[in-house]
Amino acid sequence: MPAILRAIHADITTLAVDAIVNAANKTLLGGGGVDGAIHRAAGPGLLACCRTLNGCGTGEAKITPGFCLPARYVIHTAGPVWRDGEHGEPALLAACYRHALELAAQAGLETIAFPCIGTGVYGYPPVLAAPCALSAVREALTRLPGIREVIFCCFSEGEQRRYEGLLGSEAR
Ligand code: AR6
Repeated sequence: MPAILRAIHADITTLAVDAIVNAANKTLLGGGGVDGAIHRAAGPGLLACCRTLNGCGTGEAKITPGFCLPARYVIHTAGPVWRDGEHGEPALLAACYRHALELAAQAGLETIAFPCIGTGVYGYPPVLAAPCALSAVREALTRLPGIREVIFCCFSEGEQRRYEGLLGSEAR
């Protein structure tokens, strides 16, 4: 069965999936945006665990338990800081999605939710990030048959519509 891909409008900290992805920074020691929300909802155990991980390179990913979250695991990744798109940003953003899915598959996980990595504080234009995210996920899924469902968890209705448009146009 091919994996189900869907876009929802939600707070990612509320999702009872196998793993949620955190759009973190290279320190993995917390921050604002979705990172701050995840740490607040997971409780202090998450930060204590992240302190042992030795950070995370841009485009890489690391996994922790979900602590007090409804999700069983958090997969932390550091997106690229957007400059002008000519400094490897698309490849690094794609690597975030690919490495997160590879970690999930290695852990035997089946359902995973992503925020729109890089599109907040890091300034990646959402109109460019969404197709990059989607094609990276599609490519990785061809090699990772254990993943059953990928959710693009959008923090606005406009963003959800953007993903739905892309998902719909791919289906045609
Ligand atoms: N659920 C889902 N999406 C959310 C939530 C939430 N609770 N909160 C925000 N978003 P950002 P980045 C969306 O800035 O651009 C942090 O300080 C948000 O609307 O969280 O990768 C880290 O520590 C946007 O669409 O992440 C890093 O320093 C998306 O999540 C830096 O920000 C990503 O926005 C990373 O910047």
